Amino acid sequence: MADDKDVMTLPHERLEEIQLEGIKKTVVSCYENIPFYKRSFDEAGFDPYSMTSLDDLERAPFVTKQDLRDNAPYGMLAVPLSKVREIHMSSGTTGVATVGAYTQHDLEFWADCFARGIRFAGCGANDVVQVCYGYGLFTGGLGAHYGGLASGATVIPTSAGNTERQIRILREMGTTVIACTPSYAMHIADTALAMGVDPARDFHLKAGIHGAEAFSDNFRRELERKLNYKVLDIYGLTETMGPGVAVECMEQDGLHLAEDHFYAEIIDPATGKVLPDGEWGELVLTTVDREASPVVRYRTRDITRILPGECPCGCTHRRIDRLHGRTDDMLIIRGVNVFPSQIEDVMKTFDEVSSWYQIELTRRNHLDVVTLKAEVNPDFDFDAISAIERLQNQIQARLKTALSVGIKVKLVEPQSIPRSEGKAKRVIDKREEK
Ligand code: DLL
Repeated sequence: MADDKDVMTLPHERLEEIQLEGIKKTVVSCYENIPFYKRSFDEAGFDPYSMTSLDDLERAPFVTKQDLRDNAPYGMLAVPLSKVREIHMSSGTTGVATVGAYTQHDLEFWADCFARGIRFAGCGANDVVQVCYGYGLFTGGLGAHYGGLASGATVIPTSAGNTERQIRILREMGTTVIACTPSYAMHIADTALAMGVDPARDFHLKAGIHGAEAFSDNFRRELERKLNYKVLDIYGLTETMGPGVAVECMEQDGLHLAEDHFYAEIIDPATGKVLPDGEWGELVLTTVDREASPVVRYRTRDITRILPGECPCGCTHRRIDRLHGRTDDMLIIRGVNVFPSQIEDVMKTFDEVSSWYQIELTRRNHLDVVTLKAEVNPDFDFDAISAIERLQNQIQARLKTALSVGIKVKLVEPQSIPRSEGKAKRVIDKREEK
């Protein structure tokens, strides 16, 4: 294959050839090696030997997280275990996790996909990448680690946690790239400020490669202001690889899919119909050359759209928009669809409130009640009851205008919402308890 620099700027027609070549092999490998796919292709009448164009893939059935779970741990492997070098698992809260396995080839292209983010940021051999995603079964830590190595940078594997030590290392080791969740980056910045360290002045950061959870544009701007660096969004999921499925370039206008390794479709989640570029829907991914854990038409449940048009950065890989959230996260409040990130976007237009919030769902008289708990900034006088009430009412009114639904706002004291070193828990659903 062409070297990486060329891959990023290949004419799109050539990328499509690479995708077709790879996917033809993928569907056959799935059919011949994974009993689940044999059954599901046969049931759907999809002949894996008959693919002549990428459009033919539309005839293949979807695969869901439940299918992967049902066949865990090894039922979805397309190669013998002797070829598997590493295994990761998703943080299944309900018991059975999904399993992602990697051959040597899979590990290499994963590293390369993450490294694209570091290169987009203009970084490489002369940079120091501090990886504060958690290491372990979660794909964030090792994905960023391999990516850092592949980019030629020096990697410091701090993993998540021990925030004061992170801050010392960020200052003393001259870290130029930080890789962690956006909420942990904010926590690091706030903790540094509370310690009397000004990260904008005392750190040496050029870029942050932040992902694993949705964050608003306002959240990004606040991070960039506090840490004096550029934030690039990175997307991925255990079921298809981990971080690096798509990553932003310096234009910060959508995430470039790694189209030489993934084929993306956007579908209407209700009907399963493929939607044209530009329309919002559920992202469906097919791996092009994943050997150990290939997926054909995996329903990610993530909501995005393909951004039409070319990116001025010169990379020819199509872009997905920043993620609004998951179909599972979408709140349906009195019939209106609302994503937590939309609530966050409104909240962040108020200087008096910080980035820490939680959305609590309760049920009263058979109706869902949504309460936004948001922390005020430390310089806000929390004892000034009338000022608090006024601000609550203002936020409520702005939410109502922006989202057309009533959301109760409850301002809380600084540091009262639990901080997270990984993915922040933004929505607390207490509806079953009522
Ligand atoms: O979160 C992989 C990852 C690690 C991505 C580090 C980026 C950085 P999972 O734990 O399997 O894998 O969770 C995957 O997280 O389906 C999305 O709902 C969400 N997610 C991942 N990246 C983003 C992002 C990792 N950039 C699930 N924006 C996905 C919004 C994201 N949501």
